[in-house]
Amino acid sequence: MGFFDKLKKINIFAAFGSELDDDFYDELEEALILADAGMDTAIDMVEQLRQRVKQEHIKTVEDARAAMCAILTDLLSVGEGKLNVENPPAVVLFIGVNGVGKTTTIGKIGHQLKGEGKKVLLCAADTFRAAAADQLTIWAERSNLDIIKQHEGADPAAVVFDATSAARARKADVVLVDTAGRLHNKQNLMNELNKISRVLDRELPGSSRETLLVLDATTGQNGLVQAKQFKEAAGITGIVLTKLDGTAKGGIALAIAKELGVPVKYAGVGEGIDDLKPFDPVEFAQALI
Ligand SMILES: Nc1nc2c(ncn2[C@@H]2O[C@H](COP(=O)(O)OP(=O)(O)O)[C@@H](O)[C@H]2O)c(=O)[nH]1
Ligand SMILES: [Mg+2]
Repeated sequence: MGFFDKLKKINIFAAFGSELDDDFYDELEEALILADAGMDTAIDMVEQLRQRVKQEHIKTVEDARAAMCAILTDLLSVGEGKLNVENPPAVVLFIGVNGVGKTTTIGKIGHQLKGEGKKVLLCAADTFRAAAADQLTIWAERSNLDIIKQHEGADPAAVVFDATSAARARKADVVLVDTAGRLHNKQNLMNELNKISRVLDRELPGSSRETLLVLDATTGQNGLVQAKQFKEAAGITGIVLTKLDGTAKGGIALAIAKELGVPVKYAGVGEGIDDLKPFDPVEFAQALI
């Protein structure tokens, strides 16, 4: 079974006849919009397909499907898809609104990185609720990872500071930082992230750094609106798209790639520790159609 078998298909071609006529393109566009690709992205991709069909003298729906697959793959291949943890102690910040799956994703990625032989440190900088640190602690215990935390209400940047000292002292390879999911005030969020950034610049100047925005794929176009706000407030280097196992329509990945120009780096398809995978544009495009 493939990793994306749980993914709801766009099913672009199933219902159509064998003619590559205007009806075909109209229905394709509609299928893409229904699959959460977004209007602009859908129109753009259908136009690309029309051009390819013309240029490559494509005659059959089956060949059009292959061309469409290539178009989707191209679109999804924005930026560097691999997590940059080259210069230790590398720091990965996880941001996003409540409930999208930040803490769960950290647990899963921590487990994977440890499996690759890396020394991983978790940092509980979501100090907004005591339960947040407790939840991260459970994930740390599951994979036997070190965790740095403070009391509820502590300054997140202070927890990050502690984590940088611990990372140096314990020679950690990667620090995964859990943050609070508040976005009701963009200025607030920006201030908090800037403060964390300054601590990292000062304490770990040579370290690799990533800021991953975690997005719940089931929120569709709303997720995209969130993503745009976060992109403005914080320099996002990648996206984690979670809950692709549920009612989510994978087309949202297309809209993200097109409208944000930020690579999806991981995909989540469940609540289990192994239900996360580095995002592969080719595999995802094939699974979608
Ligand atoms: N089905 C499914 N559930 C997920 C996935 N990722 C996270 N969740 C669930 O989403 C809920 C919120 O996750 P959590 O990590 O606490 O979100 P946070 O508030 O962003 O830290 C939990 O019940 C998780 O088990 C996923 O890929 N698929
Ligand atoms: Mg959390």
